[in-house]
Amino acid sequence: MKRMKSTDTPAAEKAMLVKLLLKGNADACSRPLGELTALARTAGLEVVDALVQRRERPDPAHCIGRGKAGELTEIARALDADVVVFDNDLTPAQVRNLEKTINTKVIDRSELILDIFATHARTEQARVQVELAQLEYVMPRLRRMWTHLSRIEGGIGLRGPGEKQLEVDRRIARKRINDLKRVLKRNEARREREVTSRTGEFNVSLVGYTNAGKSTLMNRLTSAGVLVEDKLFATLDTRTSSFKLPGGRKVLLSDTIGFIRNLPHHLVASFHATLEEAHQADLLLHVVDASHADARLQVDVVEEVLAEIHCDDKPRFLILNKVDAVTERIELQALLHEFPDAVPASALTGDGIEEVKKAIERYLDRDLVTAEIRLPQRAPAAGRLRAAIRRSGRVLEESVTDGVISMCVRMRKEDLGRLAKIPSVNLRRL
Ligand SMILES: Nc1nc2c(ncn2[C@@H]2O[C@H](COP(=O)(O)OP(=O)(O)OP(=O)(O)O)[C@@H](O)[C@H]2O)c(=O)[nH]1
Ligand SMILES: [Mg+2]
Repeated sequence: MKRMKSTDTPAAEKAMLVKLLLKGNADACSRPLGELTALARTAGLEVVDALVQRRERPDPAHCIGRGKAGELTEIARALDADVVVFDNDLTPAQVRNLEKTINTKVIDRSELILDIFATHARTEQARVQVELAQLEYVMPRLRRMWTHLSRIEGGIGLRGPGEKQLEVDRRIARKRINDLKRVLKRNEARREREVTSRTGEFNVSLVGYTNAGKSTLMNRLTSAGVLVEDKLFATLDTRTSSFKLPGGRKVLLSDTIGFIRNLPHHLVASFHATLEEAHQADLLLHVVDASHADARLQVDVVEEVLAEIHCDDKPRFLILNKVDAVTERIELQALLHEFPDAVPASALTGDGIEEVKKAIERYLDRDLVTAEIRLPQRAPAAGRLRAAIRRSGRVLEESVTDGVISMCVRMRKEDLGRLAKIPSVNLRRL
């Protein structure tokens, strides 16, 4: 039974954290369990102890070594832990074996993140995305659904929109997965229409590691009033709001879901529509928590995720946020040295925000020009040219009349100059 406080609200589940560090693959994090601790706390767990083991490779049966599993059992029992959370991804068999050995619920980092997503999902779209990810995650694990651990009911790893579905059999789960995919597809089509309706505007997307301060910056720049929390994954939906640059031009700014190291793959897949926002942006503002000991590592992770979602060719610059909280000036200097275009700022105090706006303005004022490009459909390599134009510029309008493709684009002068040299291309500056 769960412990209850006198107020009848369930007491926080007690969690033990475990991490297997692979030898030769030294974890670059300053604190190997720092992020898992933050994730566990975000999920409402009370962290009672942590265990780290170094090994050549994971044990196929228990991830950690057999001896360590025994030690873990003792500690978990002594501390009355309700759940053991592994930083490493576990196979369904490893979870089964560990639960049998420790006689306590065992979850891995992916499951923990899924749980956080589940409790933070607010809109229908986010709920559907999370439920889908949860179902896809539990499908191969349905067999183990705590049948041998009758004292474990609900709680971490089982909450949220997917909860209802977790006890049903695979057939029903599969049907539910298909239904959810259909809903997502429908919503995606709608979202695409919405995003398309914004072409012609200048779209800027905030991206960055979770908890970097994206939503705070969004609120600072616009009057969107989005939720800000000292929690990981406070934002699971995209919100778009506009603001004006000092020169008077309007910018559409979108807040997006934060990234994290080893984002579970099914989450990347089901949050595709949300990440699509970044895809459609003309410019990305990569928000970094410059006061975080692992700021540099987090920049790398965000760059990796951007590559994974095919956004690595997007123009972007760094906002070194939370400068008010930076204690090691030298770290900030190092980041500025490495990223000379980065803008130091504090979304919290407002410091440097004018600089952020000016940086966006400078980007807009680069040598972008608007032109109409006409290209006969039957011209040599017309298809390839059309694709190249789409890549190098922003297509504001496109139509085909009487076999002639007409594209209204904004692109750099030099790219336009290159196109002007192609005989079949007809150009007119607007
Ligand atoms: N000291 C300081 N704290 C900040 C600053 N910007 C944001 N924060 C705090 O950092 C925490 C996370 O801020 P959010 O704006 O929710 O971060 P986010 O990047 O949107 O996070 P997710 O949506 O969870 O990915 C909150 O507690 C903010 O108050 C800043 O410039 N300085
Ligand atoms: Mg946010």
